[in-house]
Amino acid sequence: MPPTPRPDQSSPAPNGPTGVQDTAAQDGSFLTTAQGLRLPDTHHSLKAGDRGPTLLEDFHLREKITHFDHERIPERVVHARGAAAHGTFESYGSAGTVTKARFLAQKGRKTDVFVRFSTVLGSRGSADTVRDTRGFAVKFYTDEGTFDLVGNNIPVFFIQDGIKFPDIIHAGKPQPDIELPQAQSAHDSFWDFVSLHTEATHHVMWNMSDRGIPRSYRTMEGFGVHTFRLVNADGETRLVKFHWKPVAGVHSLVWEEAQIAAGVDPDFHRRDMSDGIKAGAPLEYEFGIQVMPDDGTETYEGIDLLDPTKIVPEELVPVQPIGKLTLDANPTNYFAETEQVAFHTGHLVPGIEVTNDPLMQARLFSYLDTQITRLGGPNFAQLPINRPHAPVNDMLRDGMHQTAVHTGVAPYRDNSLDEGEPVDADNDDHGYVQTERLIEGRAVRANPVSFDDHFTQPTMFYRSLSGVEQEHLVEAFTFELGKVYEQNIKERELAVLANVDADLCERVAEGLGLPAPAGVPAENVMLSPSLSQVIDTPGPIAGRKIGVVADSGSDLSGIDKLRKAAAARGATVHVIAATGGFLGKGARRQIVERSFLTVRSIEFDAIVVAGGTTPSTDIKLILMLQEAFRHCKAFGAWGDGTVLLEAAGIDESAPGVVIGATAVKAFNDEFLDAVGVHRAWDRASAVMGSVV
Ligand code: HDE
Repeated sequence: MPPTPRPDQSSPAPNGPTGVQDTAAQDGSFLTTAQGLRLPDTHHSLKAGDRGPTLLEDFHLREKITHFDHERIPERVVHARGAAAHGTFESYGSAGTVTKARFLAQKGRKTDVFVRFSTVLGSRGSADTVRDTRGFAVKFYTDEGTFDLVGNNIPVFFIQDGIKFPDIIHAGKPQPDIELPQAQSAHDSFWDFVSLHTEATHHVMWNMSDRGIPRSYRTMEGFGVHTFRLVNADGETRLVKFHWKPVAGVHSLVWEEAQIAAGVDPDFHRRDMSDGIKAGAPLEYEFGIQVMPDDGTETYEGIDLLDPTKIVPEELVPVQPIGKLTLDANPTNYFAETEQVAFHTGHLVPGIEVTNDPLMQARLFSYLDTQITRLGGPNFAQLPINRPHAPVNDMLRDGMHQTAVHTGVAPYRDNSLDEGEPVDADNDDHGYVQTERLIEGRAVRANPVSFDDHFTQPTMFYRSLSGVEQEHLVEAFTFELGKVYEQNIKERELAVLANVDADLCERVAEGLGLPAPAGVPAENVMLSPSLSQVIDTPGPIAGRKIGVVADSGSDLSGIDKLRKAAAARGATVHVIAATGGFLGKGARRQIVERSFLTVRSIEFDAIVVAGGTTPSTDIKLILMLQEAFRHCKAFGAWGDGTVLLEAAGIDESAPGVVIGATAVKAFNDEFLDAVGVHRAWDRASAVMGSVV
């Protein structure tokens, strides 16, 4: 068999949408050592007799164990837990007037992307559904160089100056004496920090709201957080905020679900993403910008654009769509791609520049620095997932894990030995020529006075939410502060809340059994309805999962009809029955995907009972039905499937419960629309009490 050609190591292959496979590492079918020596046996070490000691001579044993001993690399100091997908960004071309960045300016231009979602505080093996901020880091492999937009699902940040970042992270991570709690902000040091640094209040409000427990990555907004400076082909500049708007809408879990999922399925979000992609329902987001004039003030309508604890309400400056992101391919190898991908806020392309936001400035230092420890040296850009798709001709040489075989003798400029190359690129050559900006001032350790307003926008946030969202936020504050041991920390945080909103403070204080202090909340604050995520008209349901309770006597063709109707909207239907195996025979045969023993309500966005199903009193089934009902999920039953609902104590006339005679089109449409509004919140006050 002719040998497979080896890749040319001096010119690394670009990543394809499904990632690159280094064929040199997996060539041929024989088991070999790392040197290509074929091996006859990897199950027995070389011993002095079959009962004797192992011989030092066994180079295969030593190579296998030594490599294994070094399989782990340091996890990310923050955002350690993550999952990623490949996809494509397609530009609408509408940003061409404000930026010369080619991947944005040219209509229809497609750019490969790799996106990593993450939680901030937890270790790599922690649960997906903890209450936390989510990272939303996008690597655009543009033909002008790689652009990384390293954003979050919350548009503001805890701190205004990057010098405090180690402090907030030390406070949020497990306490250093006995290393707990894992991936939780519900502990003394976190609340100690945020109650003392009131600039954190706005971010904390978002964390305690439903935004802190997203339903899925598919239903999460993303934000660039900082203000960026865009430059167009005429050299004109504008200040912008970047937004990712999920096509599937913005939706969250309820707190009880998030807690159950952390135990029952810690991989809840990464499973949802990979299952959705496998089922042909890609994750989709619109990319958008809010554009503000770059008039020298770096403020807009009194909002300091350099302060990363402030948003620009969409009612003041609408988000203009500029392109679409589609994530449609799972990684080939978690370690090679998701773990080794290295984002950096300094990976910029012509037309996109930074501002003086002091948080952004510190990040520009941190991201390059951290990879050197995490990925073991300065050559991480050569790892397949990090290789730019634009041609690279740098003068960086040698170092740990150098995989390129550079040619030439003159890695310096100017030179006359390598024909003068590489040469400088100016604007016309798509060089990154920074826009000149005047920088003057005294060296001071101080913030501008405008950074001192820590409460107006948290007040706007609270008052812009719907009643049920406010209830969730009150519950979250009460839960988290209820886990704090130190009384003075609880009282100090209540004093913070008193400056946000008296109603919020009183309700949390009541839950804690403490008096509510008086504060001075801002008056006449503008409301921003776009901050609420509650909808009343059905949205898309692609990627949603519907559980159908059935047995061998059920109307199996009705399940098929529902499955087809759901598939037409990108959702999937999964049969739940008493035991595993199959229901029925032939064309109507249904695979049972969950038995009563293995099922839990959190796996499904909606539950239906098929007609003809014999009611069961199995406690696991009843628990599943009652939980889903309590969490306000869409419910349905056709025919005598209603008998099981009655047995579980579910009120058929409650909002979001759809009953039909058969699984005909009208029933399926109404039921799937109920899934599309995400939750029947009208049911909330009747069923949820204080458990969510
Ligand atoms: Fe990060 N952050 N960060 N951060 N960040 C990292 O870089 C840091 C900040 C964000 O999926 C680290 O490669 C500093 C804001 C995401 O690989 C590290 C400051 C925002 C990810 C780092 C911030 C983020 C990181 C850890 C304050 C939202 C995950 C590992 C000055 C706009 C990227 C790594 C991925 C990761 C430092 C603040 C988002 C240590 C010093 C604000 C999504 O470099």
